[in-house]
Amino acid sequence: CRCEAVEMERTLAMIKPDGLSGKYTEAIKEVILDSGFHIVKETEVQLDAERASVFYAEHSQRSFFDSLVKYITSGPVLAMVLERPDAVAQWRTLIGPTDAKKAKTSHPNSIRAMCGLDSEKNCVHGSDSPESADREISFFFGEAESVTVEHDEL
Ligand code: RTP
Ligand code: MG
Repeated sequence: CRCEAVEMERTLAMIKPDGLSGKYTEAIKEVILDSGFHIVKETEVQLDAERASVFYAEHSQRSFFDSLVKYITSGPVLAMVLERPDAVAQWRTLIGPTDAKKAKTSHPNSIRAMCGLDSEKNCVHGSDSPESADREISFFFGEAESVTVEHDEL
């Protein structure tokens, strides 16, 4: 075959508490799969304030930080590892702008337009770079497994 080598990439997607409680999980997964992503792993977890503060550490000095931590710990989230070529950028495009209210007019087909409410309650998260994706995937799923070296007991 004349197949080109296609470089796969992974990103961390998260359905936030409002997305889960609003019963948007199946609709969001349909968009994910229709857009050529493979869902490699998923886990539903309830974050506490301490874990949430680690996840959003980059925003710790922002005025909205306390409100953000309260929001993201208000119920379980569904974290997913998504894979496809250019996954980080493709997923960010699919979810749309941070402010879901603006998304409804500027990006009506985006996921945030579908299930978000405003600049905070925007129903989904996406890693903003491959480096963030590595950090966020480790946050939810642990470090990538290293090769196990088997050896006989003495
Ligand atoms: P995310 O990290 O969740 O994918 O969203 P993002 O990159 O589009 O936005 P970011 O600037 O990283 O902000 C993280 C989350 O904080 C909440 N936020 N609230 N009240 C506000 O002005 C405000 N600004 C941001 C949102 O939930 C946003 O997704
Ligand atoms: Mg962000």
